[in-house]
Amino acid sequence: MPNSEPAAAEVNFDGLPGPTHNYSGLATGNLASERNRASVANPRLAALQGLAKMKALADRGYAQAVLPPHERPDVFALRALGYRGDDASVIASAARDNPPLLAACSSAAAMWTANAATVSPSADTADHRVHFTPANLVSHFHRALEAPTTTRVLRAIFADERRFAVHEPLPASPQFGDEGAANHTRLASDPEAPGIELFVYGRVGFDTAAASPLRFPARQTREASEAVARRHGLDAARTLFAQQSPAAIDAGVFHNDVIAVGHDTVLFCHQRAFVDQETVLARLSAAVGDAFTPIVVRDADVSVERAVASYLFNSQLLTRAGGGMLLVAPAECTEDPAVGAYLARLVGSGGPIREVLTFDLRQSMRNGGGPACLRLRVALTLAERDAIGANVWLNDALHAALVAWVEKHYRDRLAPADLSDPALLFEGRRALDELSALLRLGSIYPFQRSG
Ligand code: SUG
Repeated sequence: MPNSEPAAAEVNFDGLPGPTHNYSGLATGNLASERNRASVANPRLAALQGLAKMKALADRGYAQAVLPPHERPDVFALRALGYRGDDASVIASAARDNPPLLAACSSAAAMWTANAATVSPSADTADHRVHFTPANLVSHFHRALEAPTTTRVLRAIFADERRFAVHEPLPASPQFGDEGAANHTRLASDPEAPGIELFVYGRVGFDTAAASPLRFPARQTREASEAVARRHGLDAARTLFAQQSPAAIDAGVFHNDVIAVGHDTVLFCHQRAFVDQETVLARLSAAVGDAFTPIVVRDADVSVERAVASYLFNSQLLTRAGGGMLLVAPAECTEDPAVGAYLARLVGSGGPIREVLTFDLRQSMRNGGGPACLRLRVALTLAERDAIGANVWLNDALHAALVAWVEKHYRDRLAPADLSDPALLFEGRRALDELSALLRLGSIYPFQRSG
């Protein structure tokens, strides 16, 4: 590593969309997923769009890594639900009895790694290890299936227990609904110093009378966020909890990262993101200090509805080598006249955000996954980076190998009806066997461990 690199920096671990990427409309409260139900997906293009974002950011000098897709369809889940026979028979029976169940077991939703885990860097934790709590994702069955494989993948990559602690997911119960880093933001002016961790929850798990949305589910509970903070050994004085606005959830803000993104000392959010927003911002200001810079977007600039449709806040904020910050946004943002005009004003305002870079991530966007959903931020010291033995760093060689791997194994067309084809399972297993070897992850998949 060059000497000029800081001793600690954020690494983005992007999820690679898997071979069964499709539109089954599985996610309630996620307007894009509901709207695109039953349309035809292109899994190959989804993976290539994700890889293009990773490559462009790696080329700009950002530390970029990759997390692998999960095995789908999850025939092990179907067997646990009573289906019997060989794999092809299990799939055929589920397709006949209950197509939505087969669709849930076939989802490629693990690509949205902002929901893989909540991560606290070693600068923030009592034992000075990096702590990970894989999200239980109990709000949706298709997502809850991810937790065991995510735990194994994180343990394979962050294997050095002197430096990393990968916890078990929280208890799989509605009172502890946990959706990971999508509802967690860390603010810190110095990447090596302790930061402020902001946990955003949608409802109180043990108080059903507390304010909650009327139309859509609030996925994250306060109790889950508090348990993650306790496990990670965070300092209470530097840990904040805030409630997401129930009205925003009802407008399609199913995770906080659909309405806010924070980085360094900047919090970029809509005026309708949090309950009692002025108090939340005042507490953040007191905790972060004078450098805290909220950039609050008003209704008059961009309505919540437009923010949800364009995914303006599902952007990545990255520090630029030349000063200021880069906003990595979905292409939909510059196509919406109001959002595009707002971004032009923002960049010209003399504030910290100096540049906007957009990506075509439409395959993922149609399921409600923008640039920020596709990545898990892990702030690591150089020694922690060096402790990773897996081949997950997205350099030119790995990028080329992954593009070739996608082109060899992925279909370019997948409709929900195609999920009944057992060949999809065998194609996927061949692909993932190659991938886990390429990434040096060992046997992380159930089919590799059941033999
Ligand atoms: O959980 N979509 C995901 C999108 C997750 C986005 N992540 C963040 N905001 N961090 C979800 O709603 C749709 C899958 C389908 O319908 O097949 C889905 O699960």
